[in-house]
Amino acid sequence: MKKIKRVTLPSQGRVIVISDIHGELNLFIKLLQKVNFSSEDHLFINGDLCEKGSNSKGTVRYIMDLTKRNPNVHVTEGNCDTVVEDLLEENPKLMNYIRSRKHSILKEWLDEVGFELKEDTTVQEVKDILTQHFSHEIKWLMELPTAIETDDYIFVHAGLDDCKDWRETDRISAITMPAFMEKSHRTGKYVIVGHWPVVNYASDIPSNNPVVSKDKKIISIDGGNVIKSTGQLNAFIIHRTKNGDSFSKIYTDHHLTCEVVKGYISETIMSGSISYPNYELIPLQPSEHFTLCKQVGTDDLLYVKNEYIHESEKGTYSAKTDLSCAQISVDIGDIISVVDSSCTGYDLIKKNGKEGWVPKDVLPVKQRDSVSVV
Ligand SMILES: [Mn+2]
Repeated sequence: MKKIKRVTLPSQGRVIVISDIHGELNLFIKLLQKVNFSSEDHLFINGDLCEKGSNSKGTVRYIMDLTKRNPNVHVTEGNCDTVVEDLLEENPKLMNYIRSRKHSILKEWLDEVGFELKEDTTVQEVKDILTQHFSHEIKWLMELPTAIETDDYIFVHAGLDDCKDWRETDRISAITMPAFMEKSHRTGKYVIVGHWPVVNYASDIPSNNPVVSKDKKIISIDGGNVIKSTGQLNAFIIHRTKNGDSFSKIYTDHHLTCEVVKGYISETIMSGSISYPNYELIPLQPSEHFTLCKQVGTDDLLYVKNEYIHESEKGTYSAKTDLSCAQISVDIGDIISVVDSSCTGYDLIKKNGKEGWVPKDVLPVKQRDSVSVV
């Protein structure tokens, strides 16, 4: 990779890292408020500012302004942000992309200048229009560094190769490689990445919270915002002190929150989760609310909520989406988010970033049956 920026961090103060905003400007602003972001902090936006969410152009505009006003705000590029590069290179596949995507910064920009796509609109025409009106934004996105290096940390969107000099990592790998947490590196520093929703890394109780591996020196922070129905936007916070750095985390999401009205202790037999790409299931033992299934890709035994099991015309079974198969324990007074309250018997909730099922009477009556995912 060629675009590497060097930043010197003060030995004291906060470093806040946020990645994969994906056009969710409101959630991003809410998160900055929640962490009490100030000009004293260093803020790193670790790629994928745009695409998938509803306000990509606003997000890019907002972050451009932030970096102009505040020299302590740093941004790396993500694979979704290179959509402007495809535009400049007149990639013919881009037309299909703009037409088929529900949300894209290119579509939002075209809408803003009132340009309507016709069947024979070419990528050259789109490029001409957009470079005419949005040259600042395009230039800014094109110049984003692939990695930012400090004395103790490297910020990169997806990951680095396990080679002697990490700078030799191919740029496209650095912004697209999957599941970096399962790999390794030799930089000697903490490598902080987004890109791969942490919930994809299997665990007993699925969680969207940032994961720190002290052994591998990898910190993975993508909360699955927009991509996952239970996703969230994470802020990973590094507290720098004379005695060393410590870490904390905060998140925002779109879910309703409420207070638990009855405690519940989970059945520990119900744990695990379904995540991309292992959706295929073999039902073994149905019951009223959950069906014991074998997950084909992993051979795990999971209790899958019946409403989330899809039977194909061929008679095969799969999960409709990523899903927790865990129950979680709650106490009266806990503040939790409601993910899905439309199923029979149980509601899917999130507590401190962890997802799982609780019986319906755990939530106040007015919260029941109001939220649906599938
Ligand atoms: Mn990405």
